[in-house]
Amino acid sequence: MQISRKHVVAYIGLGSNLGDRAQYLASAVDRMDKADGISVLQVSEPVETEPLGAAEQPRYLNAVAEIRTRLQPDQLLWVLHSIEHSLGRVRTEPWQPRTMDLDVLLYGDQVIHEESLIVPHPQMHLRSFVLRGLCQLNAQFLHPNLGETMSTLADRLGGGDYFIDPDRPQLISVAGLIGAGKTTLARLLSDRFGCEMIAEAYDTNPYLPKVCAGHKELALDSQLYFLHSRKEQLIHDRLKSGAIALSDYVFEKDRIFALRTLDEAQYQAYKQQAAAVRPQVAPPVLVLYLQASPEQCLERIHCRNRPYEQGMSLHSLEILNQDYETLFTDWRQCPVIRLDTRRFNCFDTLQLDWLIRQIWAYIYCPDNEE
Ligand code: A4P
Ligand code: MG
Repeated sequence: MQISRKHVVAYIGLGSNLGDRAQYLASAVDRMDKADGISVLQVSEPVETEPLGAAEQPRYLNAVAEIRTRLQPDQLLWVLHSIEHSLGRVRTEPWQPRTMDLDVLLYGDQVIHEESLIVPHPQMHLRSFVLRGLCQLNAQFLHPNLGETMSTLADRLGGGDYFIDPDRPQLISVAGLIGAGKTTLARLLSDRFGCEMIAEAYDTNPYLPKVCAGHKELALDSQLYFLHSRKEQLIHDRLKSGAIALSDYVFEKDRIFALRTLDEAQYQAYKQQAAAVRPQVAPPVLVLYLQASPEQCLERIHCRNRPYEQGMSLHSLEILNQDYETLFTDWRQCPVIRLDTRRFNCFDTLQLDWLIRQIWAYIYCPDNEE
């Protein structure tokens, strides 16, 4: 084996879900360190994780190792495979239970796209168990394709683990306060992706004018109208699996508004219907959360002059803003890319290109198939 003199720092993902998992992890680290051309610099704390993408499997123990290596990427992969083999790994179908799996997550800042090796690992940015490990070792390391730090990529997942599923509708939802610029961004993106744009029907609700005029007894009818029209737009059967679609809202905003506009009895009635509707709605594969200050949104609301928004006060926007923050702090449906509208301008072509590059990493596209 021809070994180069130049050292590269690489990161290896370790996973085991058969047998004495901790012992397999320790042995794999030891064997990597003893291999010619590799020294192990540090290893993250092992974490126990639910099997991702395959039900009915034992839980995994995962960790990340930082190594220094003089091996070329293909040589490194060969050594990792021989260590897996020496630890009893039997390769059958992909994603089957294993005593030891060793993935090349990162190899310096190199981008490799070969049949037997893709680096950075194509799903690493979707896995908190990988990113948390990487954050322990080198949180500021930049992902070579995305240009973002491990710490930023980890924040997008909120602790969740995800995978790209071609069988789901590739629904990307833009979320944020009224006036944050959701529809504008969603339209720009749907033009660029050449995909369907699902725009919220904000001006067809027959109850809304009366509710705004003070008829609180119609608030439930109004909210249920929104609930069902949102369901019709986002229902599973209407969206095609594998196809990209852009919506200018997240379905959960319905509950946020219900909570703030209905009285207790109305809200209980609403909750029952919402619970029946929820399973019919396709969850997004990615959320783009536009963060804008309530003051900024109030200014835009006054400028665009949609009649039913004019009653919004700064205080009500502050409360809604808090509701959105809470929603996305606890969010576990999909990754969330936060866009601070003080810095992010969707009319700037370079910034929009940056966002589109980020989005491609989180959704299914036939070219990305390994
Ligand atoms: N290959 C391509 N790129 C790489 C890379 N960067 N590192 C090729 C390693 N191998 C790479 O891998 C299949 C082929 O991918 C190899 O022949 C190699 O040439 P494999 O190890 O034989 O099969 P696999 O591990 O089942 O597939 P893959 O695609 O590596 O899947 P992952 O990413 O390893 O995911 N849930 C939890 N909680 N924890 C886990 O660690 N892992 C998986 C498998 C599924 N669910 C999990 C976990
Ligand atoms: Mg693997």
